[in-house]
Amino acid sequence: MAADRGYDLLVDQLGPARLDAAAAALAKFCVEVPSWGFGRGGTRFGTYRTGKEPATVAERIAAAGRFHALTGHGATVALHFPWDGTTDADIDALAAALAKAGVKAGAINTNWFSMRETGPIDARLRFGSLTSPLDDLRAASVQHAVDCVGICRKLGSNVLSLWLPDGTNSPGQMSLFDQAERLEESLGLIYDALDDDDLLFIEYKLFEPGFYSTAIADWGRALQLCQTTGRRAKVLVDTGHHAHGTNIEQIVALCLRAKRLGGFHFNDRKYADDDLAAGSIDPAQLFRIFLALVEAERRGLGGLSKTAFLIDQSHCIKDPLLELVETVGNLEVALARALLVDLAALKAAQDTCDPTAADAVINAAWLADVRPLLKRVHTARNLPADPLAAAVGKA
Ligand code: PSV
Ligand code: MN
Repeated sequence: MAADRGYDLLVDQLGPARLDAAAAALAKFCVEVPSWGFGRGGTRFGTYRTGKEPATVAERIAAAGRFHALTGHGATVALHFPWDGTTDADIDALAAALAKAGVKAGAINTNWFSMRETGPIDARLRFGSLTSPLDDLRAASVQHAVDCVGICRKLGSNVLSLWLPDGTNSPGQMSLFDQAERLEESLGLIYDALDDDDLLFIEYKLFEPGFYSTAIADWGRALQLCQTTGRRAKVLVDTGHHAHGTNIEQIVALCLRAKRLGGFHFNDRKYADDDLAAGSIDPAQLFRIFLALVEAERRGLGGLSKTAFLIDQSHCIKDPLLELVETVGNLEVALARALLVDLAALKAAQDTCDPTAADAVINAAWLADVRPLLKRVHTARNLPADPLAAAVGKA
């Protein structure tokens, strides 16, 4: 192999054993992507399609196949319903498109915010789905999730992922007690439809712009719902769904200790919501989250091996496929740096109350240029050494 001064420098700085261990863990790291993410995202005011981005479900799945070939990520694709289909024929077509693209179905997501052409899920949906005071609408919303469990069976997925768009718009609109009670009842009915080895992910989100009260606003409520719903219900942490300043890595550690961390939706944001590319605004936060996961793995809590990693971000400006390739690169950098932290030295510094030494241990990895390591990991997997350069045709 040609001389690799960047890699040699890393070996000098951090030692060969740590680099080998990091390479082994990185080779197993696989991030799921949502099919909708390959299409053009929009703002609340408009979607500026260029005509070049995939427009149909089949085209988006084909793009997911190209993404998988370039990066090794996206072996599974998260699907959302009704966005990705409404009929049995749609599901069959989806199965065929996934097989053709060489990828599999990942988490099946309920889009409860979509009205339907027929049936009770009409404009009254503005009063909520699982928390609706209207019995027929609430039952139809539960049924949508049960139908999604059926889609799990057809497409070979064992993850049902729930994000609830429910919340109220004014203080008098709904009793907070009724809101909580209806939600718990509805979730119980959905859980009953799952198979024994299925997982139920419950995602929280602080707010939507028009909300006075959000039905699942934070990780405390999500964790409580998991505990009341059943053993296989787990919290899904979407990084963009917190109040500014929230210590997300602490939430991660606490959910892992409670054995209730299901997975992540990675994205970033500057002001609100969850639309920017993961690691594009606050890469240090991403690193700290991965450090919590690496420590949890070391403690036998399955931080890396039992957690689902997904991207959930919108691509309004850049080419969606390119931005997804860029994003998994950001995630790999964060994980690589976290894996290179000398956890034994960190613990020794922590236990002797030496925060200066402890932070120096962390910074030795945080400041490392891990790109030569990632290139090796990619090449060993027969992937382009620099997937983004390959994607833009410059490799
Ligand atoms: C809601 O903001 C969310 O994060 C949920 O995960 C949805 O499934 C996804 O975005 C797409 O709307
Ligand atoms: Mn999300």
